[in-house]
Amino acid sequence: PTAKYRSDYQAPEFTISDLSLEFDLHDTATRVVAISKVEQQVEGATSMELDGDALTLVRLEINGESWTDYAESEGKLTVNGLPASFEMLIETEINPEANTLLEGLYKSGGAYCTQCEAEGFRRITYYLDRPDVLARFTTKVIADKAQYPYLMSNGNRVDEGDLDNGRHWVQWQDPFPKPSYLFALVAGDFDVLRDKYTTVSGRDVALEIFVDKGNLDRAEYAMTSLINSMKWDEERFGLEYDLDIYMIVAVDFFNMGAMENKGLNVFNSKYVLANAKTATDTDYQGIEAVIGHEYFHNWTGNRVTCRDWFQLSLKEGLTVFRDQEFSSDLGSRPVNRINNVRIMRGPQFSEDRGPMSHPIRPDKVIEMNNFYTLTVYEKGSEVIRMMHTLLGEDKFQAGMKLYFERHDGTAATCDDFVQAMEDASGISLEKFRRWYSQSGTPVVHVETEYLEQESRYRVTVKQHTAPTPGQQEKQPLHIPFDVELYGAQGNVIPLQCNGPLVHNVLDVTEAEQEFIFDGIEEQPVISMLREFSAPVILEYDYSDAELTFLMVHARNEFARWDAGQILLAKYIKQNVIRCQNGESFELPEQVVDAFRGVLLDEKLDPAFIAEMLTLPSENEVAGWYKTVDVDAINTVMAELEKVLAVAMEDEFSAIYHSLTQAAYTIEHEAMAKRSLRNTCLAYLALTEQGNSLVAKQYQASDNMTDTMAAMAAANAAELACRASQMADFSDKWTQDGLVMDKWFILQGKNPAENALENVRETMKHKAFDLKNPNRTRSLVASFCGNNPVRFHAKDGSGYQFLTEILTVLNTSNPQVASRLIEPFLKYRQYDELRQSLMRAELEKLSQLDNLAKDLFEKVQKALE
Ligand code: BAL
Ligand code: ZN
Repeated sequence: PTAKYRSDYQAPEFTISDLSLEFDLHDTATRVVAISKVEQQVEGATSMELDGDALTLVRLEINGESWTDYAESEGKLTVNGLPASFEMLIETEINPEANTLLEGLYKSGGAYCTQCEAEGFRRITYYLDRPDVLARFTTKVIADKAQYPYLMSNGNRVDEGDLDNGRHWVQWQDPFPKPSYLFALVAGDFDVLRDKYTTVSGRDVALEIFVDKGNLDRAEYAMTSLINSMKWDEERFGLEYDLDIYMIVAVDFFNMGAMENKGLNVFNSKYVLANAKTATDTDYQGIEAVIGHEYFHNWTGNRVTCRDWFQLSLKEGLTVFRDQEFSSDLGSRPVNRINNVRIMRGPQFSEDRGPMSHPIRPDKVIEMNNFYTLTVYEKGSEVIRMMHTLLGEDKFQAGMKLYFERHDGTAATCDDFVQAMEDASGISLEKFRRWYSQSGTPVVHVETEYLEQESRYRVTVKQHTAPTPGQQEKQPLHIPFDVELYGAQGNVIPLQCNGPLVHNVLDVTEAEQEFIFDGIEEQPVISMLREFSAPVILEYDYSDAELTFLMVHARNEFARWDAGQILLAKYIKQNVIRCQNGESFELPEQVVDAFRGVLLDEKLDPAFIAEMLTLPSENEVAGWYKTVDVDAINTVMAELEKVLAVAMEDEFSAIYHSLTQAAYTIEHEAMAKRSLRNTCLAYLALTEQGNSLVAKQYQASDNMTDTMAAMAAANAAELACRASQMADFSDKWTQDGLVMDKWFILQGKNPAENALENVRETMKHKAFDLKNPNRTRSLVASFCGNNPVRFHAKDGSGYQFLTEILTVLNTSNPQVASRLIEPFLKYRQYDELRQSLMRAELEKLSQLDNLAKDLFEKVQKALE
């Protein structure tokens, strides 16, 4: 496999203005006729290289004449002797039933569906399958009427009819030019939930959500979320929907979360289907976020798309930022921020440390699917958020407006976006642009000094980014550094430099900078990187007293949470050393008291209290170390949880019982209470009353949130009631794969010593199917990624298991395989024994016949 480089970008020599598609759908032999109107863009160009994969070419015509001047090679069709302007007809045959890759046209259950991003359209027909070729699509879909009563594609339905042989057809027309990756087709038999939305300018939009038959009662929250998204985008961003219809189809076999195809989103059913009996509060929140995300893409992604795939963060970082803001405006801003930051500090920082470390705008790609990463998405969103912080809402929105004025209907670059922000605001983003090209996580080291005699306070900020693979040299970045100072009574001390008040967001742009604040009459406590104002690691030597002070007095809830996290981190690190030295676990009384204080603070949102009491994951803790001691971390985290549980048992118990709810609702307040109540349950599971309490909650529960909380607590604490709960749940839900995923996740995370044996046994379960990405991720990824002690067993059994799975998926679905391989990529962070065991597995994989380029790229980088 060969790499592509961002620097090699060349505009296309031909473009396609209109594309007419006709699909004659058959399971093993679907015929696709594609008629393109083509225009030469570079004078003298006579050959056109079209992309194609797994296609049988049936017919090629240019301007109505059969054309023989072409060559077919691996992944390409080169058509020669072309005029400057012409119509090209290509007929191909494809086999949707054999398509286990779930890219291009495939069958999910009984329905046909498509996934074309990034490069799936070339598995449908030969085409200029690149995002900077934008065409108006007309699509005719023909299929058996009884089996496939619904035939859908992008845009508006313009015609339909019946054929003699029991087949029927529908024609769709999309008036907005789009790249091929936004094409979609769905054919099947569904239940439909219908509604309508009247846009701010008074246009009616038909809303349709298609779900498997019998699932209509699980589509309502998705519809509510869609309507909320449409309204929010009008109110916050001034953006209105542009077609007469918006369709969402839920399918069970899907590699990603969902796909923003113009007017016809295809969704992983996980992000559509929910009712109280089948979905947890977290599932509901996920649905709201993903429905919003795909809807917001209509402007940030579809109306303005990416010039090339290196620019992916142009649409993804921006759209993640928008969906995060949507969730924060509708729900709890602090809780959303905390959860986003957990993802950054855990898996994104981990990606930055690994062999696949890349900037949010990568420079080199072998398989594009490998770059739908936390870096491009989540860090990409943090980069947009930093611009928002630097510009403020009004100037940021002015930048958005200018961006659309300049680029609507075109394919743009990340630079275009930053330029619009800069031009609209008048704020220089010159150094800021480095965030797009530099990989790795910067470390910001801070020292402070109170100059009592002068009533001044000095803050020295140093930034450093360690070298990452392929990028040895690093430059200082423009870091918006949000600080606040507090007096001993919790009063906010205004920030002034040489007299005038200064903004609390400091512009850190140099390797080392000093900020001196005057008029400081007492030793202050500093709160820094408030709201996680930049995706960096903060180093500062806080005392326990300062941290417990900030946990109570910081004005901003995020900062309180962060102080709690820093305090926990100090004692986790100390205890890991103690554990390695064979010493017992120790936690000072005042640390417990600080958390007790939070738990008992009735003024706080219960959902926020739950976050305060949630410990960092073992994976996040692992990220603090150059060499990870999985066993010590596991022991310390278990001890910490247990010590907190026993010390605060009375308070946990009192709050648990006080938060009993009459009826299940999905209002924020009710969710918040459940969140705290179930956090209490997880701690109480570790006390003597654990088994009876958890068993009782499972028995009494009338909703999936409380059921899963009980099961998760039983699983984590290895309670006696676990076995019967697992058996009961499996009996009840075997027919429902989506619900069974929750059960598979618990099997994967099972802390028992024979966890791997259980996982292997679980793979024989009726509901398990390695071909279904959701099932595979639930069981295999949760074991390999979220059960560190068992996966990293010193006998190498966990590693062998992952290689077995990867070997199968390498052929059937390399995109899923490429996600699952992640734990192996971090092998250098482990001790010598584990390193050599994992390296041996990577070498085994590198020897596979037909190693897919998805895996090839990662294995090669890891072994380099
Ligand atoms: N574009 C792929 C799925 C998503 O990010 O919305
Ligand atoms: Zn997206």
